[in-house]
Amino acid sequence: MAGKRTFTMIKPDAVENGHIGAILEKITASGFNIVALKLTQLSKRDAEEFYAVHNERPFFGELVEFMTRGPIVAAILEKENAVSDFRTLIGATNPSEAAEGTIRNLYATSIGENAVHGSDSDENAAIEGAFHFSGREIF
Ligand code: RTP
Ligand code: MG
Repeated sequence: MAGKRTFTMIKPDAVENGHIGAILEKITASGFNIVALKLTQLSKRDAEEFYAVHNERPFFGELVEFMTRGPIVAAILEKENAVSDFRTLIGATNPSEAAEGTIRNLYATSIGENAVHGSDSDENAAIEGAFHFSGREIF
């Protein structure tokens, strides 16, 4: 059965550009229920751990630099088929390939600075949610 929860971050570029409200509005209007939410900032160690799967990639240093340069919004979202439906809502990693009306199509600036994160599996959604939130912060 497809899982009901996913994890997202509004990345530093979208926070800097004033898109927190518009992105949260789009998320809730698309049928996702917010069950955890905070403004926070990743340390270098946090970002290296969160994106450890990419640590051999040529863009890893840039990614860590970007993700730590300012505040992010972290959230856990609930909906049937949450992981897959949320990846559809955010669009392709590269905003120039992201479908019309997707969050990255609307708010991302480049393949690196692409406005939002979405978990890629139920297992990672659970790990990433627990990375950012304690039990009492999840509703
Ligand atoms: P995310 O994990 O943030 O939801 O993004 P994604 O699944 O669509 O893409 P992924 O392959 O997991 O890459 C993670 C993040 O690394 C940055 N990136 N930069 N410069 C580049 O070529 C490049 N490629 C990826 C992006 O911020 C991407 O979202
Ligand atoms: Mg990913």
